[in-house]
Amino acid sequence: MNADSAGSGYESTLVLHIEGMSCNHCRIAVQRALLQVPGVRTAEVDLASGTAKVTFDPTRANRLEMEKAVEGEGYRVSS
Ligand SMILES: [Cu+2]
Repeated sequence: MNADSAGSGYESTLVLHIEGMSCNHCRIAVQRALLQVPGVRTAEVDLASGTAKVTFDPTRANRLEMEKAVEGEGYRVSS
């Protein structure tokens, strides 16, 4: 492993299926919640399909933390 800690390096992607989003406000609330999880880099939330595509550093973030953030906003994550 090299010592370059510029912030890139490790990156994973996952898709969460989110229940309860009904409008653009919901979409933005979910996106904001995901982006506040440490280690999450990008979150693309799609209202029509009810999904959120997240890229993150797997050494800093995990799915459970993302689910908790989404649920903290009042939405549910289904697997
Ligand atoms: Cu809404």
